[in-house]
Amino acid sequence: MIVCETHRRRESPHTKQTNTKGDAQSHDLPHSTAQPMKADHRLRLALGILSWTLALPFVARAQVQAPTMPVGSLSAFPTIVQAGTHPTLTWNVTIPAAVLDIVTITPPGTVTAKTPQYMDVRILGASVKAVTTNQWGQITNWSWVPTECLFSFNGGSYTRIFYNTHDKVNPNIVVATRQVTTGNTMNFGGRYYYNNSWSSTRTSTNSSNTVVALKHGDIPPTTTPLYQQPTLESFLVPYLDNTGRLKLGPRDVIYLMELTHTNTADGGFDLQDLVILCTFRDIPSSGSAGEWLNLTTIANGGTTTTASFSAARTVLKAQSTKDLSNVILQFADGTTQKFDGLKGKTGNFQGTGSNSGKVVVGAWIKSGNNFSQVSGAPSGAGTWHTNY
Ligand SMILES: [Ca+2]
Repeated sequence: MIVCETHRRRESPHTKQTNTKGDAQSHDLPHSTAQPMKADHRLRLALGILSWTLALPFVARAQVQAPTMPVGSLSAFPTIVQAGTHPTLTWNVTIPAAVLDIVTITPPGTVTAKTPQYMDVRILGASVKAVTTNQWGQITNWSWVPTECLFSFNGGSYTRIFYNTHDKVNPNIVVATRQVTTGNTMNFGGRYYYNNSWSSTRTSTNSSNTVVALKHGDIPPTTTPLYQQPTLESFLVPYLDNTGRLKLGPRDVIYLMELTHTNTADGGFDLQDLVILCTFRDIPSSGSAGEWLNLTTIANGGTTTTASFSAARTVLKAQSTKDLSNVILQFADGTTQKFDGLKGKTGNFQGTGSNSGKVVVGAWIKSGNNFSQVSGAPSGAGTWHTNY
């Protein structure tokens, strides 16, 4: 958070930094913008019911694609037995890996892969604000400040994977995906842009206190417990339990960044100016159904279109009951690319040129008389299919 007094605004880009409770109260986001954890699933054996085949439910949390609880099947034979006899039970249950089985976290925030896998990156919050106060310290105006998330893969340079204000954050969208192999390292950084200048860049390799990578059960290292901070943002609330520990999926790593303060004893040092969730998932075996994500089939305007996306999230597989007219890919960085003059009812599409390798967060598939069912679509767009 930045607090700047109106009469000082021209003097310094960073001005005075303080905390006020009124600030936190006036900017809380609705709780619905973050996804609460489902920590209370239980394996339930339903014996004595009509069906003896039981598929243990896949967890339904938006941010996590990999199983966060045991999954598998249980069957019994015979399905009807006489009193005094017993069926034979057969089960095949997979226990999910814990995050430290698949990555190493080297403080403050370098993650190293221990196995080949995919990593999905989501932005949960980018809550740097500019707050204007009057001479009595009362808030007279405030606004979100654009914040940038930087990513360094395997020792490479830091490149942008997100740049926007908090109100534009969609925590479901994957802003970056990488296929990693054993030994690859991941680091993240952040900074904000205010009064025509950038704040200093803080990264998980050059800042001992301001960028940290944490896992389920860890306690965020703030002097005042984060869950008791007056400035605690609502988007983080579902990720903290009532003892101040992080509630994450078993294959999640969360990055908490402090971008506005450096003194850990300052109340404004709350490690939530930029919050990133990394989720690891297995690489699907070649030819398996898991190679294509987020399959959707939508009937719209007399045409039914089907979409799914490659495991790397870069390729759309499109299909329609009529010939394809155009396909528009929506990339994670907000840009789009349109493919015109199509032939046939099927096709695979991915970014080309400057869009090569970009993560696709969704696509419009135009075919027959279909139309976009979401607002803000480019002209001529067909049915929208999401990839998250
Ligand atoms: Ca802060």
